[in-house]
Amino acid sequence: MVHGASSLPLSLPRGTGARDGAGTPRALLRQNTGFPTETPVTAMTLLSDQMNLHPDQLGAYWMPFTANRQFKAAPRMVARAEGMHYWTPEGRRILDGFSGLWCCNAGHNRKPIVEAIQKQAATMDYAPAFQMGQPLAFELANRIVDIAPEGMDHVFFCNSGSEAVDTALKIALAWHRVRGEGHRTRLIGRERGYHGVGFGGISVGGMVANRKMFGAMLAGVDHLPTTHDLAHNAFTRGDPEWGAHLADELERLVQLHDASTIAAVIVEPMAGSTGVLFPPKGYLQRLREITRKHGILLIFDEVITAFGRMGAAFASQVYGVVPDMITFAKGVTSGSVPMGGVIASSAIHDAFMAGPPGAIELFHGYTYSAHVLACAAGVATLQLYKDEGLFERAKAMAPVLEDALHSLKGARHVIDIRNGGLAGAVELEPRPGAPGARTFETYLGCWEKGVLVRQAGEIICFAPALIVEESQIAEMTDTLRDVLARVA
Ligand code: PXG
Repeated sequence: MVHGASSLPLSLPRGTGARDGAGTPRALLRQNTGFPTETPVTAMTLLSDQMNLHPDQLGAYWMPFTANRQFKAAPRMVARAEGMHYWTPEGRRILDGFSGLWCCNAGHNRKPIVEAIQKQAATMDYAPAFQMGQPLAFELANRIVDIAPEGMDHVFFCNSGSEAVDTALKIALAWHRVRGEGHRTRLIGRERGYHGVGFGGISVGGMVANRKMFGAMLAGVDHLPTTHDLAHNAFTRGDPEWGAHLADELERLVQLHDASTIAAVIVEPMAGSTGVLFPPKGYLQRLREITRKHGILLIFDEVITAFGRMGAAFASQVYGVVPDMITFAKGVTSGSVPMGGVIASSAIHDAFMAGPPGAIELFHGYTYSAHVLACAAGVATLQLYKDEGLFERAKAMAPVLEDALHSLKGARHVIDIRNGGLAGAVELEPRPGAPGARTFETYLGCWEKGVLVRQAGEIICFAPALIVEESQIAEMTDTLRDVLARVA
């Protein structure tokens, strides 16, 4: 057992006595943090009562996708969130330029979502999802179908984007099999694609660091080339003109493997994690034509793009391309409770509904599929998006973000700027011999100046919540400009 995890009293600073009296951690937090005084501090754990954790208390948590030793030497903590902001435990306000991690699309701690979760938690904590149901799951599925592209009429729930991707890949394989084409087993992804961290997702994904440590992964996977090419597309506003022909590489893979072996192609309409890469004009349309021609399913991984990021409910609608399945997660609950899912066309769903009525049609699902707290959060979130017209707002604010980002052209180190919807990226020239170092320092500089951005390799990414104000967009890009002027 490690320090700080061995027993709760160890977690309290010495001599604190009663936890809520004057001079206690909670009281200090109220005085010193700058939290609005009318908002009660709701920290639930003993550790979160403290403004600073002792280094001994940081070891137990093995942090995901994090330089653990670097972080633990100089932690960046947040303790509270509201609207467009986080607050550190010391009370410093941070403007969130990335919706958490592409997920809090409605902004943080929105009251209708918080209240829906609270109410549901007090009513029913959990309901089995296998051979049983609860009304909120059906309600949420109906609401998702209502805003989904035409013909995408069925929703399978899981708990994350990674699970959504595995679910979609499994449905693709099973669908071909129930139709008597079980020989279609090959899956096609794309270089620089990100589809989460399950074995299915890393197999079709195209990020070397996420793949190379983990063995052979799934067999029978191939990849399309990335569409990212600065020689042709640097400083494009919106979707690049160059690159639609890269979809024709799918024809080459069909020639190589034969269409009869290929089950599905999975791509992100806009690739987020690898640095916010927008599809060349006509590229997604071409992928749709080729997949249809060869009887190959097309899966859009919309974990990032769904629920307003591109200025519509789904990127599929923005691009006018309807795939066979859409994966989603993140924005469905505005990041408040983990949830993911797959939206399937009726053609996919109905093929499974053919056996004896008493038989389970798909041997797949999770203990927490359609978790009732996530469903409550999801229903409230979709209602909030609608009530506040947030998808339309994203569309209206997109040109503001575009102009602000492109005003950074000519700033030090900047080699590309790209944008679309409420997403954008600024790519930096790597520091010779130190890949990622300049960009990480830029990320840290922004954090120190009170703006949270995201670093992906040499790329600084922006994805503010759909409630973002013009002045906040200016604050994000002005901060980046200042930091770039100082970073070596
Ligand atoms: N597909 C896509 C397209 C994603 O972007 C996943 C699947 C996996 O989702 P889960 O919920 O399993 O993490 C993602 C996740 C970033 C960043 O900085 C992006 C993601 C997650 C964390 C950080 O761009 N995308």
